[in-house]
Amino acid sequence: MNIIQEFDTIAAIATPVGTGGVGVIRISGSKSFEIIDKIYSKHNLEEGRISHGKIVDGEVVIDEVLILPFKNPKSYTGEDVIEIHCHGGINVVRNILELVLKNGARMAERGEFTKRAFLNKKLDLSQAEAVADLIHAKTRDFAKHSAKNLSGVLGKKIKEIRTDIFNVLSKIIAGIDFPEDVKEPEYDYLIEEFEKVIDKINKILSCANSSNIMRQGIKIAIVGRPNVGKSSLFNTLLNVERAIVTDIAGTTRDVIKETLDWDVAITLIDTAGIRDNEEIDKVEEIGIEYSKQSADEADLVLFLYDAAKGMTADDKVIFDLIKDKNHIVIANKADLTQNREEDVFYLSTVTKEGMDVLKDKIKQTAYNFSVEDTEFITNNRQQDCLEKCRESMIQSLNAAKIGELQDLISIDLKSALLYLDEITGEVITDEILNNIFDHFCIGK
Ligand SMILES: Nc1nc2c(ncn2[C@@H]2O[C@H](COP(=O)(O)OP(=O)(O)OP(=O)(O)O)[C@@H](O)[C@H]2O)c(=O)[nH]1
Ligand SMILES: [Mg+2]
Repeated sequence: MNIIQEFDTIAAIATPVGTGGVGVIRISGSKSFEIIDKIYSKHNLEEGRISHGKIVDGEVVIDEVLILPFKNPKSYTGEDVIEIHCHGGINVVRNILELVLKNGARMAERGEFTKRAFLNKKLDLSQAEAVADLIHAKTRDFAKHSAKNLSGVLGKKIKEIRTDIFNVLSKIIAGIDFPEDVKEPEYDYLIEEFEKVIDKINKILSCANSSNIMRQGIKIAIVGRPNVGKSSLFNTLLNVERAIVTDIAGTTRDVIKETLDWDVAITLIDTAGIRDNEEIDKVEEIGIEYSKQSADEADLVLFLYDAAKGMTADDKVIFDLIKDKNHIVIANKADLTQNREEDVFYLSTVTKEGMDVLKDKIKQTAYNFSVEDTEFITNNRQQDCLEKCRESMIQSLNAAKIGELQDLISIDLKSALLYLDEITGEVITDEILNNIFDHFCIGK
């Protein structure tokens, strides 16, 4: 049964702030129709029928709009919802929102529309989280996977595991409560069922690493002495002149990050050239400290030196900092020298020599980090719940193997069920709930 909870009426701008073709203001709650009635040129809106008219503040026309009315429970939030599609100028959208607020709605909080959809049982929690993933997806691949969760793939799998555990638990409890009529289940049967459940959990968790990579992407830092061409390479890989390039050593003084979508999300990081002499001032010193940190946190380091000068003692000092990390050593400015030593990877950001090979090398490393066929994507919260559930199941399994009292086994099974229920949101605390929806944007 769907229990629709009563809330106040909320409103927000649902489209990005800025100038665009269309702006959307969304209103949700029991007063939605009453509010639109006060500010719209037409009345008696029909559910599911688009209406064309004017938003008015008394005599003043604010904009010509399309209205999409949805009646509870057939809406995104499960409540009465009105969507106002107006012209996309930032001030038009704001004026309409202000009018809606003046007439009885309250400004929505982050993720409040989706939170209501969850509380009204339009979505389970794993689907609600998929909404946030979809909005924030850095790559098209991740967006596609999030869309799968939105349609409930993870939720379904969790429910399947829940049913497996629940069925065994019911048999155990029946045996305990009605010992005269129901025989307690055989231990071999319990062991078999528990192993099956643990296998299913393992399968979902085996995708955790690649989902984390898909979610966060891999970090690639470009590191080396000043003036070796780090920012030039950064710009070439991004295909835009993002970082300032000059022939002055010490041009880049801060860490610059940009995202690339090469199927895997890549965060490319340009750093300040590392050097140690008296010329450096406080700003550069801090920049260099950041460079070292970035190199430390990176999944892959592109280490650059000047091909014309060869690898100097100063280069080696920096190389020693990163040599234990996943790295590619690059002799840049290859156009300035005829030298072509074996085992040296020559690159030129000017002539683009070696650039395709470098891109392939980067992609190869990136793919090695992610597994192609990721069936399930999960976030840290879900992984944490699954790990705890697995822990309880392993305890149940060990107990079954030594023929422990089934009454005791049932306690671990019950806690395993609770962890699964946390994933879909059947049992959830306000704190967890607020934490999840805080990651949304206003209007979603
Ligand atoms: N000939 C040649 N010049 C290059 C190449 N790559 C970069 N340069 C030049 O080298 C100079 C320094 O380039 P940057 O990209 O600013 O070097 P950087 O490593 O970012 O330097 P810092 O930010 O000071 O650490 C600029 O004048 C670039 O035009 C290359 O492949 N060949
Ligand atoms: Mg630079």
